[in-house]
Amino acid sequence: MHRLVCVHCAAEYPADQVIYTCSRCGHLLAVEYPLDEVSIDRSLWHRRPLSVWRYRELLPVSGQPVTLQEGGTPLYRLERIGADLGLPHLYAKHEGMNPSGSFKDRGMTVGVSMALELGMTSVACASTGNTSASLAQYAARAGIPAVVLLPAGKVALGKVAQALMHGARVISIRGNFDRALEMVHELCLSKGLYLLNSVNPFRLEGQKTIGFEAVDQLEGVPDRFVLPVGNAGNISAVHKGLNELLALGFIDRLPMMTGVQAEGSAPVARAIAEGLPEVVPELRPETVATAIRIGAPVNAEKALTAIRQTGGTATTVTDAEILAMQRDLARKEGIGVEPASAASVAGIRRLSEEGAIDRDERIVCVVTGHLLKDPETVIGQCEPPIEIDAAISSLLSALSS
Ligand code: AN7
Repeated sequence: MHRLVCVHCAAEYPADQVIYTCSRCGHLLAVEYPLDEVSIDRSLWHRRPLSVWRYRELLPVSGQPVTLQEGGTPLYRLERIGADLGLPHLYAKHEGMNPSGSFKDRGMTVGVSMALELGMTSVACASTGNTSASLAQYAARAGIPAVVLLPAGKVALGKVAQALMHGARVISIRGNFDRALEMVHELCLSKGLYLLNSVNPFRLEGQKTIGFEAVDQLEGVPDRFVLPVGNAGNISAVHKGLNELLALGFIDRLPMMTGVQAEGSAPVARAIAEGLPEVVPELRPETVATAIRIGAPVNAEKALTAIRQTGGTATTVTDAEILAMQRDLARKEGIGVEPASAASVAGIRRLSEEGAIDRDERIVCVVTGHLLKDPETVIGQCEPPIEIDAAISSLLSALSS
């Protein structure tokens, strides 16, 4: 049976205990499977559809999951952007193609399933937007109430619309995400709601399947895995999962884990650049990519380990670089993503311009959320439509001007 293990002091807890941090040292917990005992038939995996649940032997859920058919997202080769950068093996895994339009659904299918297995009757999270949209949707699927805390005025419109329409109690706090997370954590501990931020070890189990799917889609391990970093849960989760494949002998090496942050919100990238043992929180995080507007990433310790142990790196990108790459993905590749998602590919552009990338590398950039999440930022960058009289002559003159 799997159990919960502290990532810092290795204290152990049973997997059916509702606990988010180590009661001995306060650090986060991770799910550990007895990998030397589990027997997994890989050909069985390959007979199942590509999805989170293809990998159920390495997930903590025992019964029927709460599912909306998450995962199985496309892996696109970026031919034109790759050619521009001189990188012939550049790929984007489009997590915006999940049920709520972001990778968070991989975590929520597992997290909300576990909430029910643990007998919890309500769920909660703080969010820069996508987590709240996803939680609202999976709570609705499970038939239980959800409470979400958002930083007032800093969440993209599509995400608020989703959380509201799927019936969550949506509360905007006059403060940033980091404060909202502290508040919801306290609320969950005192009122018994189940916390589904990335401090929840089960949620991250679902997210690790991004790495599993990429390995299956490429029929091998990529050289580099690139992710936008906010709370640093996703990069840690993908690294954890790939480590499990390594321990099982399904892959023979790990990709260089590479994190990308927005310049105004970059504690992980700074810690890597400066060789710090831990991150220094950014007290006033700011970026157009509101999804990753996070100053005190709770999973930073694991992310630093992931990057350092794999010979990876981290970089920052400016808001202008993020928006330029959002346009390039949309116009040169036909891939519509929100700003935070474009950060991963923008980071590769930055690193390749600095000469930090080998042209033969096979690179998977995770693009984490869909274009429609943040319509206001899109409209703000594009020329508005031209309005004309409903006459062919007006149409022809509009098109020729
Ligand atoms: C599109 O929704 O933190 O480094 O509260 O929405 O695992 O935090 C979102 C994060 C990247 C960063 N891309 O992932 C939230 C939230 C998109 C995101 C990230 C987020 P982590």
